[in-house]
Amino acid sequence: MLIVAIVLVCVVIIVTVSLFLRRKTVKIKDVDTLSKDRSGRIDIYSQDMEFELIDVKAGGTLKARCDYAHWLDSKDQQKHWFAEGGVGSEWENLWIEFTPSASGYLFINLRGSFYDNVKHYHHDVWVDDCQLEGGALRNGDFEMIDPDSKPAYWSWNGSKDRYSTDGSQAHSGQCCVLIWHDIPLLQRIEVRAQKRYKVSAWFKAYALADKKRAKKEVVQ
Ligand SMILES: [Ca+2]
Repeated sequence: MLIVAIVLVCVVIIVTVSLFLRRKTVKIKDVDTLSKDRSGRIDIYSQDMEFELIDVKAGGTLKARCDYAHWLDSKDQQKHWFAEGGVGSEWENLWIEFTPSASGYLFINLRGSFYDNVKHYHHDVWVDDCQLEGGALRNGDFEMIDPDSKPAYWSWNGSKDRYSTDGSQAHSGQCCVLIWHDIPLLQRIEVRAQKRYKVSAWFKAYALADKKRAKKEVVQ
């Protein structure tokens, strides 16, 4: 009986250690493959879903995808559009152009792509040099810092370490912002009916070489 008990204990220990090592391996693999999942994304939608966006197109240096908000009620789907495309370690440009069906206010929302496992890790991307053709956008290059140490004129709930202001990451100037799907940058602009607008921005994936943040992204 003693021998059987010892064998059973050994088996339990071996299985436990194997499962622990396997869990660690999966985590490391996930961290190393983050860049393949990362996308830059620009959402545009009318305030309070008041008007539709017509003849929407997207493009850029990356392979852009353009779609309407299929997750909304059918009556609102054409009032919210987005463009997205995968990014790597180099800066890539993404743009979306459209015509509002009525005059009013529109939100520009810079974010990363949606994915199901947001509790597991974040698909962080840097963004810089957002531009608007046809209208007025403030602080699109993120060089203006407000008193709260956040990018001025943008609505954003990111932490201070997500706002790079030392020139180490920026596409232009000294500043750019680290975002993901649930920590977007938001700015409201005024648009006029039947006028053509184009929103563009530059994106790149967070550098995987920085394992410190990559590890922080993995929820323990
Ligand atoms: Ca900048």
